[in-house]
Amino acid sequence: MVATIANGRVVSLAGDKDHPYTNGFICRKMRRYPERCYSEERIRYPAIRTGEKGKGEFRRIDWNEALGLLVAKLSEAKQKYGGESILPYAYAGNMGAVNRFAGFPFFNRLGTSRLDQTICTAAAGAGWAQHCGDLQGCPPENAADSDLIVAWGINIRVSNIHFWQYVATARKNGGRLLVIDPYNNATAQSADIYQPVKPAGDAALALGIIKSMLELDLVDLDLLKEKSDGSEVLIAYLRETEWPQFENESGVSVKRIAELARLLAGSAKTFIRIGVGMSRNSRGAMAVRAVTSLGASLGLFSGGKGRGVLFTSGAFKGDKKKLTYPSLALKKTRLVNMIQLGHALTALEPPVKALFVYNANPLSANPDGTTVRKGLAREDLFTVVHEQVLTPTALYADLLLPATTFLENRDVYTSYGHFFMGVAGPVIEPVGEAWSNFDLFQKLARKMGFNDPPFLQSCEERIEDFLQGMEGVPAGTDIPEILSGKIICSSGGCVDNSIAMQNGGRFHFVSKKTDPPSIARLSSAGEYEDPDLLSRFPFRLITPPHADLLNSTFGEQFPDEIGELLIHPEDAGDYSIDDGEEVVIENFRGRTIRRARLTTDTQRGLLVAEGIFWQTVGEATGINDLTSQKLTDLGGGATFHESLVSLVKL
Ligand SMILES: Nc1nc2c(c(=O)[nH]1)N[C@H]1C(S)=C(S)[C@@H](COP(=O)(O)OP(=O)(O)OC[C@H]3O[C@@H](n4cnc5c(=O)[nH]c(N)nc54)[C@H](O)[C@@H]3O)O[C@H]1N2
Ligand SMILES: Nc1nc2c(c(=O)[nH]1)N[C@H]1C(S)=C(S)[C@@H](COP(=O)(O)OP(=O)(O)OC[C@H]3O[C@@H](n4cnc5c(=O)[nH]c(N)nc54)[C@H](O)[C@@H]3O)O[C@H]1N2
Ligand SMILES: [Mo]
Repeated sequence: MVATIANGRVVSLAGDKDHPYTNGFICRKMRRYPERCYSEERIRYPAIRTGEKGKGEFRRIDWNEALGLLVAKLSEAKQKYGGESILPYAYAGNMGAVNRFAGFPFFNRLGTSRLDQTICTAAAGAGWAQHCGDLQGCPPENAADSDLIVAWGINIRVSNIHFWQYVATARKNGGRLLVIDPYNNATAQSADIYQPVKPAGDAALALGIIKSMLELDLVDLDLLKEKSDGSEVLIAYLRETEWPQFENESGVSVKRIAELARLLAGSAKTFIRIGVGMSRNSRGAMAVRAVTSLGASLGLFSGGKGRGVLFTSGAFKGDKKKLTYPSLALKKTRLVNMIQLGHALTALEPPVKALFVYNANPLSANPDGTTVRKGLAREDLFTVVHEQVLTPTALYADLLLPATTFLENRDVYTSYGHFFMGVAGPVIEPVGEAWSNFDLFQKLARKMGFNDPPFLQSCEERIEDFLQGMEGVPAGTDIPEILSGKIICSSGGCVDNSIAMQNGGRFHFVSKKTDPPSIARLSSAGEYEDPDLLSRFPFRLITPPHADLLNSTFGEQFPDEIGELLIHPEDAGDYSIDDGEEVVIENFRGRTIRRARLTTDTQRGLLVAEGIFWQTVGEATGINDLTSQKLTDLGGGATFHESLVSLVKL
């Protein structure tokens, strides 16, 4: 990104024309970052709570007092209840490698509970790892040469806008875009073919397509033998499993599945872009396993122009220990899955007594917000929130600390879905008394009396150390060049996986990991299949991103917005709900209010809530009040797209 500065202030933010991936373009929500940077909502000074928890009444203090209070409170919790009574909670507010993990060395040294950061790609990543081994995702650029791009569980036009340029190029040359999604999202609306699927029905659909390809003799069995192993196990399973199961679970007829099989196998150059959307349910990792198995059955991992499978790229692999320093811990403390924060704050024994939130807004973005809120309201919980703006979580802070934006601190940004990396910022002085995550934890560590070498590093030193020996950095690249801002393209971005294959990399249809089931197969669903819940909460709810929000970030720009709920007109008719009317959605976890939008873009029985609006006006709840702490089949991920709910007219 390029920031334009006037009189020490950022006046605009744009894409970098010299960046090969963004080509000068950034999305509209990020263009509004300068607004957030200087907004009224910006937290400028440390402050302590003066009112009731959640009311957001604070009194300004200085950093010295704040650090003193932190040392006192954390030491007290540790002494009285043990280090594990302290829980850090952080995710991806700042996506720089150093700032993202900045608290880890400190909390390791202090001996607190550890956080398992599973909220985003854990399930899909675990699914990918089952069969793909060393095989990498294909660089997105290769999609530009495809005849058929499949956007599967991803809303490219909203959540991965930079991929669209390759779709556009491919289509200009006669290629087509197929979107597979439970609702007719913005990408599907611009696609050549939209294929609806039942939520959590992807494994059934992908496996059904392979079964159909086998029946139609469209699988190159010799190629499979050469490039992969274990295909015979999957083939035997698919041949013996009856068709109705695939149809029922995917919601796609056998006839339509055969058409999709012909379409995919008939295209010489197919590129499958896998989104995390398909992984946010009880069999989400299985969905990714099935779709990668389909990719392998089509020979897409051996590559070639326009052919490939992409999930995240994993393009640069640095040694995470150089950021987190687990070696500073005296013993392995308990690991808390972040998805179960609600449980951790209300039921975990021994209890959490101090919560340190940075780089995250769990009250809005974490599942089961109802229980998270209950936990945050506990009088005996000391909550620290290091934030840029007064988020719903920050309203519950006992101690509020001001954080920099990426415009105010330096970091190294690796890739998510592409193959570039770079070091950036700062371009302005910190606003108010904001500190970066890195500065906060370095200063806090020293105030605590920790003098271990990681706490004496500067940010530049930590970045440099992390870059040393990083996998994916092309041979001969000068580290100082990266530090001074050069954009690096990964050497691992091999279009055809030939390097991995030369090194014995193959697609394993039978997973080498120990957990059964060893092949991608039909598996049981979670909440969506529970007859007891279905009889009381008849609607399925999915909660994908909104174009104007980044997870819950930018919520402050929409203070009055409660967000829409897409309802099929016939469902709305059953409840006499009109377009634009406010409706309550509720289940046994909680409730929230959204504005009805009647549209056939969604299926009957399926409600879609795009965006985690803050909903601070009126009833202070959010969409995650309805989602579950239940974990995915692998990876311990979140089941954000798997809630049963009922609709109530207000
Ligand atoms: N229902 C539902 N929930 C979801 C999702 C979904 O699809 N549906 N998506 C999930 C996904 S994919 C993810 S990744 C998670 C993300 O969950 P979070 O990481 O909690 O992401 P955000 O909601 O964007 O909140 C990040 C916060 O960090 C703050 N921040 C930004 N930079 C910094 C910094 O440098 N320092 C500090 N201290 N703070 C900073 C921002 O102001 C913001 O409030 O949300 C998940 N939640
Ligand atoms: N504008 C915007 N962009 C974002 C974000 C944002 O909040 N706003 N968040 C960023 C982050 S942190 C992430 S991780 C990515 C996530 O971006 P994506 O990979 O796109 O994942 P999701 O947004 O969870 O869902 C994408 C699509 O999956 C669909 N889906 C839900 N359930 C199923 C299912 O069972 N099967 C199938 N086939 N599809 C299903 C949803 O309807 C949605 O259209 O986006 C990033 N980009
Ligand atoms: Mo994410």
